[in-house]
Amino acid sequence: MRLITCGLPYANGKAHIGHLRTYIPADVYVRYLRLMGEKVLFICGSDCHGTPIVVNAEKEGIEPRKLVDRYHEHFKKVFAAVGVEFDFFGRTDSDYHHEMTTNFVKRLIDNGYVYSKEIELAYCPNCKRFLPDRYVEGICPYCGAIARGDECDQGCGRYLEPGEIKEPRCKICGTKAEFRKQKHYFFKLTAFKDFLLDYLEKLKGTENALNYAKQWVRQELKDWCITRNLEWGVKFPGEDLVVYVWVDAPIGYISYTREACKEKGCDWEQIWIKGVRKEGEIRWANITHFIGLDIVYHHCIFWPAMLKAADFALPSAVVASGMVKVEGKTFSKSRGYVVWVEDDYLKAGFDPDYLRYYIVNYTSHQKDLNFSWKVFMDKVNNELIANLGNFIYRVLHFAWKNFGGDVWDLVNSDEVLDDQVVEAIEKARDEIVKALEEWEFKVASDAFMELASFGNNYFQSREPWELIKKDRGECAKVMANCLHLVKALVILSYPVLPFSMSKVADFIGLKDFSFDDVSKFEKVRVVKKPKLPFKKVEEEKIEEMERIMLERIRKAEEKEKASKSEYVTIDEFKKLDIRVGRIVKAEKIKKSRKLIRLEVDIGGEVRQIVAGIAETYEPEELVGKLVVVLTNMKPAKLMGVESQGMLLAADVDGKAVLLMPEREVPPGSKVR
Ligand code: B3M
Ligand code: ZN
Repeated sequence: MRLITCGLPYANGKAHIGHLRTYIPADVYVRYLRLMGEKVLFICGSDCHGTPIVVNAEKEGIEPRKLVDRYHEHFKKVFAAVGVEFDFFGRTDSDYHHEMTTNFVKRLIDNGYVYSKEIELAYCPNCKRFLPDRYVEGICPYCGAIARGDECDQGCGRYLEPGEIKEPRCKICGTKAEFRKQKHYFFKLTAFKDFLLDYLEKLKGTENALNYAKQWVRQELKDWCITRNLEWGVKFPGEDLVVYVWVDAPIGYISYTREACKEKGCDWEQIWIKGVRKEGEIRWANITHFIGLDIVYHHCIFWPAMLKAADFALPSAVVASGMVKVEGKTFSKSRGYVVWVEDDYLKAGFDPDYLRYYIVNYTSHQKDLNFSWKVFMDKVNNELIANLGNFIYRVLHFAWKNFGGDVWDLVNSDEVLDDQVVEAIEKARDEIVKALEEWEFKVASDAFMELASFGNNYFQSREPWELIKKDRGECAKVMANCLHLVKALVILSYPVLPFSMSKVADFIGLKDFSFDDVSKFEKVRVVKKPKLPFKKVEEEKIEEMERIMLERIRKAEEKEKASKSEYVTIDEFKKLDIRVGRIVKAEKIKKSRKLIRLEVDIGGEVRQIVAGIAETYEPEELVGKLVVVLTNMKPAKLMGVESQGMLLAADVDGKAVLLMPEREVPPGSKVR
């Protein structure tokens, strides 16, 4: 039994396209493996602990468990809706997980890899508590970016140890934090440097993950603080502390496997402890972790060291998906560059297969994926529909209409298949198998799309619509080949497009298929009146989606401005003393092209004001005019003449046009 896992989503917010970027390819992979006859267990679950959960619960004023309940159900629902079918989807706040974690930590302690030490930690004197991880914000000691307590999330991406962050502030009340001493527990990560170098050399997976990890291990490892001051989490044995969320979360892979095995009758110890083979210091397990690029450190450094320290077998591959962009900009929930799976995508009624295809086919699994609604429409309409959908429907429809779905009484069984059809199918299948070995899901999905193009060309060049008039038998032969191609396409594309291809399989009565059936000769018949496998994506709908996105980005910008106080408050505005004044005297300032010296009556007081308006006004025409004056402008000398205020004017191509009251008002009237 082979185990495939996906990074555990924090149960603290809704599912977005960033999540699916990892989960959909993993699901596609699992479906392919199963079609190829492998026995696979596919697990995931909610990550329920740590400050990501506690901080969000606190913001909402609810218990962490309540928050977790809500998002756990949400994720289950979304995964089902997009066809990501885990065998087990667990929770780390469950008893079975707490038990597994406690035992694991005890093993680390018993094996001598845990020690205690007094450290200085950020403490908020106002909230009167220690500030673990996301409770604290400050400056990254490595790159100087603004960072949160456990991670330089906006800068260099480094993992930060408690106490490392500079200039810490409490994230809840904003108070400057103090440092206070407290005893915490550490895992001897440094003892595993050589082991990790060896392990990472042999570990399989995507280059992006492996390269980062090797570089980090070569540079420097630090022992790892594994306890936190929180109530919510798995208790550290014998202390009033919980284990750090990044200790208990990956143990979820094990506790979920055990639960899944209870249901499916497999042996979790075989998977996680006995493993499949030993090579020097490494006992290998047949386990592949699918993760996002941002959690490589945890999966390629902390996790293998923990497993080794507790005598478990080690995962054989780590597959990291590249990051996500939305409409060309870095994915960001707070800035509005996000696609929410349920609210944006599913509720708008889009087919889940379209998103699956987009995510898998847009680019290599390791590269950055850009989600754009326009590109989405193009890929669906011009690729899925115009190529794959077109071929399938043309063939099924033609066979149904002209042969009642059955061409076989006119065809001499298995000699009917054209060599080039057989070859094209085998080529596609082989390419897919090879691409999967390298987790190149784009290459795999391109292969079945190429086969669909081949099918379209074949159909087009044989002209069955002409043949049917002249030679029904020849036409039946062509259609036999086309139906054989449809069957191959259904099987080869099913892992990416399970919803639509199940429907097509139904039209041709195909059940329980596998990769062996791809090129096997069968008398394929259309057994039901076929329908279009895909529905076109309408331009208006896409424009609506873009509007929704733009609106969200605009709101986010507004919020950002408000928080950065780029807005002027009414109090700030009130500080400006703006009044109506009457110009009583005006004269040009010598040697200046622009400046005029004015005397302005601002209601019982005459001010000398220098204004840059000589290009637009002659001094004579100004006398007697009502103008608008900022009277509490800091006095300044212009060409040696002091100006005790400022006239307000519209800037028209660099020239000043004075603002004037719309009707006669007494000088000195306040502007508000
Ligand atoms: N809960 C999610 C993240 O950091 C985190 C993954 C845990 S995997 C063991 O993206
Ligand atoms: Zn940094």
